[in-house]
Amino acid sequence: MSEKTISLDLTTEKLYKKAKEEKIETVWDRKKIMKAPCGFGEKGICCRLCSMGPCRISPVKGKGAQKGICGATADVIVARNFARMVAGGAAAHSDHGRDIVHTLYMADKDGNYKVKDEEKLRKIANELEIQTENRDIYDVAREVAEMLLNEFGKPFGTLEFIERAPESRKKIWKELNIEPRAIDREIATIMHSTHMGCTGDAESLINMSMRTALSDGWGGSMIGTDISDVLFGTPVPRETEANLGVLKDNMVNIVLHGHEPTLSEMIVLAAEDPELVELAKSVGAEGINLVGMCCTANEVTMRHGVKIAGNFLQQELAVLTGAVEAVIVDVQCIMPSLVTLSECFHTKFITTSPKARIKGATHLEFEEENALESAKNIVREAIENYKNRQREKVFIPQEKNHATVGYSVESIKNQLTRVMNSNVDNSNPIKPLADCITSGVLRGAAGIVGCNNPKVKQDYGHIEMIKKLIANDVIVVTTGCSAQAAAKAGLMSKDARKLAGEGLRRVCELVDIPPVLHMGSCVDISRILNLVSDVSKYLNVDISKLPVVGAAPEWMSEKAVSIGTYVVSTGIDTWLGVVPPVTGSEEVVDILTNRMEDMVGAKFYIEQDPIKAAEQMLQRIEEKREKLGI
Ligand code: NFS
Ligand code: SF4
Repeated sequence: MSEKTISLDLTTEKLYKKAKEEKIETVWDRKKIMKAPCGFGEKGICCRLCSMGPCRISPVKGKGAQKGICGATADVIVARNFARMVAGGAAAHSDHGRDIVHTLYMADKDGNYKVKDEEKLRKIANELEIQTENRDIYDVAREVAEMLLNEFGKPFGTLEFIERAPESRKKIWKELNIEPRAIDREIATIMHSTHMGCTGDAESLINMSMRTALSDGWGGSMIGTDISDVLFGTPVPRETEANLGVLKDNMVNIVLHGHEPTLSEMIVLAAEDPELVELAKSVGAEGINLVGMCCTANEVTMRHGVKIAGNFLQQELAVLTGAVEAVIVDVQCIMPSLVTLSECFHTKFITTSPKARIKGATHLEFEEENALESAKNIVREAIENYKNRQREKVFIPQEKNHATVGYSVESIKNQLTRVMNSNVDNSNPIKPLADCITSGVLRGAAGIVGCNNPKVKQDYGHIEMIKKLIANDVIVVTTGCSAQAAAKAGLMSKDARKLAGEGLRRVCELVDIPPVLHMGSCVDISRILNLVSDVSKYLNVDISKLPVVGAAPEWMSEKAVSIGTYVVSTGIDTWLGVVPPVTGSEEVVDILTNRMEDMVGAKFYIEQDPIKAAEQMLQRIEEKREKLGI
């Protein structure tokens, strides 16, 4: 990759140039120093699970070590490593979900955390067979919270929310014995089974990976999304802007980065506090400009329209503008490099979670019991730092784009029924969407999700793929850093319908939506699962038979591996744009890209060229349509 083309995004290019000029190190420089990735690691054939090793298997068949010291084959080692990635990802998402439920448990009508969407809470309570009539909503909240906390470690049964899946799906999971039991249990089972001297069979390990991944998608993540909606409101469409151009020269710029809305919601409130706004003015700023980064950005833009500063590969660049008073983080996807980078500027890098302390950062622990006060203290730190901004170092690129965001399943259904009310039978809000697909006005739907990765030109994978799909009448739903790429590129603006094929354009005009829908953060991929399940149930066709595809064109995290695995296990073919570390095992590659189809009706495709991948996706969509006779 030439230095000139690290990104599709002009702001990234400009700030990368600034970094070079000022000799400030970024992720792309460290990648260069790293040279080619370790060949063993890249193929997944190194094992350090016990101290007889570490062992590494020769990538050449018949030459050199073909087994680990214990006798583990490349197949076993690769599958164990893959399973552990899934476990890591599921743990991160699900622990986030657990924290949200703890917050629901302590919610109180006089406290900082309240129940904002009572209707959704009641709906969940009914689903869990919890009495709601004539009860205080906070009593219901506590009982729901207790029951959901139990989902993490209950000794018997399977997860409650898998009941939301269509019957045909549940049957497949049951037959394969991959119905997730308790969330922590699935993660622990992988850690146990991948311990030295346990499972020595690749297929069993992938099987376990599917069960654990399902406990993330249909468990921890789904719980995280639903309870975040209960506490902070179910998103509705709203307007926002995206890219580093949202930073303001004359305001206290605060970048909120990380994942859990428990922190960010309070920071949003704190930043609106009149006393703090006054304080900002007293230090010479015009006010407080709160912007988001990574999934935290998605959470607060979906619910408040807070502007999106950027996605994963722009976290360092935000600091490089020299205009950021504080980067406030909680957990996940936070580069430790922000410590040294912040030292080059006046920026305060503030960690808030005991789960993600970073040496050299300012640690101001966020106390949920005293949430708003705690958030105000953190914001105050940022305001007081405004006077230290070194004007001569400031460079804010002006690029930004308009985006309409906030497409929860509820708001999609509302929008459909509201707009189509007059000309269709609206007894089922899914009907208009299903009709568009069966009639062929929309050829299908694609979920494009996941990260940035410096192995890929930033956003190129997302944008090229999305453009190709919408031009061919495939509606795109997105989350995570992919959603932010789309927002920055203007694809979430209603104007972007001009890039869509004729059918999709008509739908966008009629329903008044952009061709690419922002469905939230990565845990909100659970929204996509719910939406696809609704369509499957309505059409009485299993998910695997629907013209629906998924992709993570620039994935990098373990969370993405878990997501990919649960999406495939849910019956949706998934394209990966970055090769996962499994190529050292023919068997594991065969399971993931071939045999999984016989098991769960879908499989992984690995294709680094996003346009080729999109072509394959379109082809697959047409094949499915043909089989369905639509
Ligand atoms: Ni998802 Fe969120 Fe982005 Fe990737 Fe990281 S922010 S949870 S993991 S990098 S999409
Ligand atoms: Fe080597 Fe086996 Fe130990 Fe892994 S578990 S380090 S392959 S001896």
